[in-house]
Amino acid sequence: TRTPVNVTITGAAGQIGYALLFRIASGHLLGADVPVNLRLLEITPALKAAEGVAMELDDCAFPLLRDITITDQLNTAFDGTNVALLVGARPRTAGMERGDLLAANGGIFGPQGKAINDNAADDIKVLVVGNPANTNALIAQRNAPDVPAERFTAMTRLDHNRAVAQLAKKAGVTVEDVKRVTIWGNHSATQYPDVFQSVVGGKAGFEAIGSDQAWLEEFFIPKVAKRGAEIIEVRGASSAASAANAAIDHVHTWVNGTAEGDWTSMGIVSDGSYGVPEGIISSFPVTTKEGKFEIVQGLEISDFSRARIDASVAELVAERDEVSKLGLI
Ligand code: NAX
Repeated sequence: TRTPVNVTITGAAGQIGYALLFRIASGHLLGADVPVNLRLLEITPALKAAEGVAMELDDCAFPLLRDITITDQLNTAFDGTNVALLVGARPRTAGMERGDLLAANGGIFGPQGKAINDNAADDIKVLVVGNPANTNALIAQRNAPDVPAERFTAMTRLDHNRAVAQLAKKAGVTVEDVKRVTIWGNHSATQYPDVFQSVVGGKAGFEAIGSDQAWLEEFFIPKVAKRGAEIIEVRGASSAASAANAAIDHVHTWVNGTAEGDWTSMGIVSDGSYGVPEGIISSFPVTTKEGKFEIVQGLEISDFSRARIDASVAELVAERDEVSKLGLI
């Protein structure tokens, strides 16, 4: 039998945690033959709620679930961790400026990065879900100098999946027929969902949507970028099951690889590709194979795309400069 993989989830008692844990324990994250130990990190007041979730996990009698640890201690939570899903974050509250938000999250993701650096397994893979995800990932990464930078990633897979679904609807094809979609930049309203490289129903994506530039600019791009706000308005709560699903997809693709001829979107440390300044965590088109990823190179970027990528990247640079000024990186 295989050795269990240690998976740490922060914010485990939250709503994404609730949608995520049962799928991890049932084998959707790493595979139907990979046993898992779960490490649930929560803040002290939420430990009791995490206990309740662990009771329900027990009650599922999942064959792959070996062990559950519940803790508010960083070193315990990340001890020997192979996969860390950093979900818990400080949300923006009324009157909070961007600087306040970044500072509050720096107080969470800095120490978590350090604890990962000091305690995690050599093959650690980190996915940051908690917002502002890209910059939180940057803070964690910079506080883990002994861990290769590429092991820290931020989630734009939900945006990617949202883009795929909207394109499939518009073109009247199934989601399986939508390939090579890219989310560029920040997981925020400035993100750029790019259809120009995509293949939809076997055709160039733009052609498949009837070369409808107005739909692209006035419907598709804002729809994907602002979907989170739309879910809050309609559902009365923020995306949870779809966010958990995207986190599962992100890690599963990272570990198991992208399909031939397709790619995915991941927030990763930039190597300077496509003019994105080196070192910031930005979303790119990536292929994955055997636990490693590569940025898809050589794509032709139109002026239309360039302006949108640049705008989102400028926001990431501003966030980086701000956390740098605050001494968080
Ligand atoms: P909830 O408020 O339901 O849960 C967050 C949990 O994190 C709470 O149980 C809280 O006690 C815990 N927590 C807070 N600080 C912590 C710390 N320092 N250590 C450990 N746990 C801590 O939020 P939920 O709906 O689950 O969302 C979690 C995060 O995901 C938010 O930051 C949210 O903005 C972000 N999202 C990111 C998305 C993405 O695509 N990257 C999409 C979905 C989601 O909005």
